[in-house]
Amino acid sequence: MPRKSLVVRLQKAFAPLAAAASASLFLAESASANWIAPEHGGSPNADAVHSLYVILLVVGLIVFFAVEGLLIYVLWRFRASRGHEAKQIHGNTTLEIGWTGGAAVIVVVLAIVSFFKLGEIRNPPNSDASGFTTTTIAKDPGTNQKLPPNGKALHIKVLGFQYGWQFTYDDGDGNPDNDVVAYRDMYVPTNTTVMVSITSRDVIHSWWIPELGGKFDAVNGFQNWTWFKVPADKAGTQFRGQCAELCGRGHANMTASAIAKTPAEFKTWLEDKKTEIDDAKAKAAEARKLVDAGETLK
Ligand SMILES: [Cu+2]
Repeated sequence: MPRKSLVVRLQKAFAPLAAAASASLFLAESASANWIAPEHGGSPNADAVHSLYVILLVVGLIVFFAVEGLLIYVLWRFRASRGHEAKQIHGNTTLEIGWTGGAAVIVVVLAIVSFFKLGEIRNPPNSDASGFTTTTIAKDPGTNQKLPPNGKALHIKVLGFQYGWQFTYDDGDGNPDNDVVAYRDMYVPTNTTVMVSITSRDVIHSWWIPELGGKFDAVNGFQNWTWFKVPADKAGTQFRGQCAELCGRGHANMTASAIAKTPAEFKTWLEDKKTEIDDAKAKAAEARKLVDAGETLK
């Protein structure tokens, strides 16, 4: 068999396979999920980011297709043809004032819409009456902190480090030693405004769970505040994210996640975690006593 025909046969055999492989990669749920607009659904601020993005995108697409459509039409309609000579013109004041004024109006309208939406994105609402019991959040001057109208929320302190996240659930008694601490997965109650203060123990990280809102840098020595409020129908959902600031060799493994629970389930989780931590502390104190007494630990 001639060599060329073998190559052609192989190409024919593998072409559909290659096409199917590329299509499956491209159409995979994770590859195509929210590729056109930001993820949302986990919190009102993420929803506001999404709707603002869609408004800007739609206006942008209308302008794009109007301009390009007109350009293509004019190229076709006034193409060179026998027996016709192009008229040489220079400038058209009415037209120029029209498209400059028109563009300015569009920009002003988009700016006004954006400022309205910014309020929804930045200002946390109150928790629902059915939410988890919240405490009054202390004012943190000199930061980007925005408080709910009644000043109450569940405060979770997020500490980024190489390479992971620590979550401290502030119980509001002013003593951080009593607070429940968790790693890797953040458990959160639905229907409750959660205020998150983010900082870092070492280099800069960035805490980002797209469905819960924008990304926020974790910077050593500085508190960056954000918030989210998971709706009731998302109880049981795990929202996934990723450190969004290249922070070293383990950056790729620095995933972030928030698991939503009903306020009652969350209360049980928090109490169980507290008991676990108190037991561990008691055991450590016991061991410390034995060491101090000169005994060898087994
Ligand atoms: Cu990182």
